[in-house]
Amino acid sequence: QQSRAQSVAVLGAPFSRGQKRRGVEHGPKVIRDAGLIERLSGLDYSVHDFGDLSFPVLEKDEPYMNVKCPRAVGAANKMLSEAVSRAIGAGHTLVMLGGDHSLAIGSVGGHARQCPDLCLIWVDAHADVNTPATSPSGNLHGQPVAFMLRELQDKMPDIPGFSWTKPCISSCDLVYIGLRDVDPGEHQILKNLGIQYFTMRDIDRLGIQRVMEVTFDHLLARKQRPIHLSFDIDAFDPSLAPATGTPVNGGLTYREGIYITEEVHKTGLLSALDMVEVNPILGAGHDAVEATASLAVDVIASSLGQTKEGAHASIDDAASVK
Ligand code: HAR
Ligand code: MN
Ligand code: MN
Ligand code: MN
Repeated sequence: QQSRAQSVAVLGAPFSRGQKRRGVEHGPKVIRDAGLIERLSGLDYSVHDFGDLSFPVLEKDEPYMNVKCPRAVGAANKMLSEAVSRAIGAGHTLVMLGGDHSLAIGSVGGHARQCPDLCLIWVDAHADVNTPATSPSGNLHGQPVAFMLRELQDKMPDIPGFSWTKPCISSCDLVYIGLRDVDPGEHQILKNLGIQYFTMRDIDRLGIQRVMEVTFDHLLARKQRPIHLSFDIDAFDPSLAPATGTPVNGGLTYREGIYITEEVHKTGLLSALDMVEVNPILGAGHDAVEATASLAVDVIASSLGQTKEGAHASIDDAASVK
């Protein structure tokens, strides 16, 4: 049995330029307001809240090809990658609160600088693996994985703001869970590179338990290594997570989503977690926003070991109550 890390670093990344709907920059605030720090402190961790990064505002940021806000996204991710690298280097398990999913460029990149052998579990309705050439929107939150994959580097142009990035994973280091809105160019990339992915239909057919078994078999069978869990709240069904920019029907149930995080916790290998795309300006009112933010807290807490039957140190502890 692996022992869990002793300390968790929480880092807010209030950033929204990777897509066009403002509001997702308030994600860190609503997730904190939903009681994140208290919940984590109630587990066995010492919690270090590093606050929110403050990103530069750029006056002039013309599109490059069809890529929107390249310099702002590049600069924010550079800053994020340095902060993530520092926190993980200091021995913390990192929790990054977004912000839109373009932030995974910096989060995974900074994590990989400390842990070059990490593997990546991407829970999302979307594959976020468009290149600038395949992207239908030009939004960088639909492209972060393309920056990371070694196999796609010859497809990546020199985008202003991104000269600092280096690819950090290979296609065999990545598993997707929850996909149900994949663009044609993305589908071709997934197939060509032989990336392991589970669509919602796969979850229907196999069940989430089998999906997690195959996921860990794919990523961890050869060796145990650090896990980066990048969790887009839109992986959940919009009935559970309405306050998000690109909801897609037919998503994860509450138990499916939490089962994923419980299984990740059980490996003892979680090293960094992104919680992204919570947008409190969207969603039909206060209750919808609170439900979404509280779901985000549940995802984070269960990734770090909170169980509904109660956290306990060992079977012996439980037995001693009898
Ligand atoms: N695939 C579309 C694009 O690239 C939409 C991506 C959307 N959204 C996210 N990311 N929320 O997971 O533009
Ligand atoms: Mn995403
Ligand atoms: Mn998504
Ligand atoms: Mn436990």
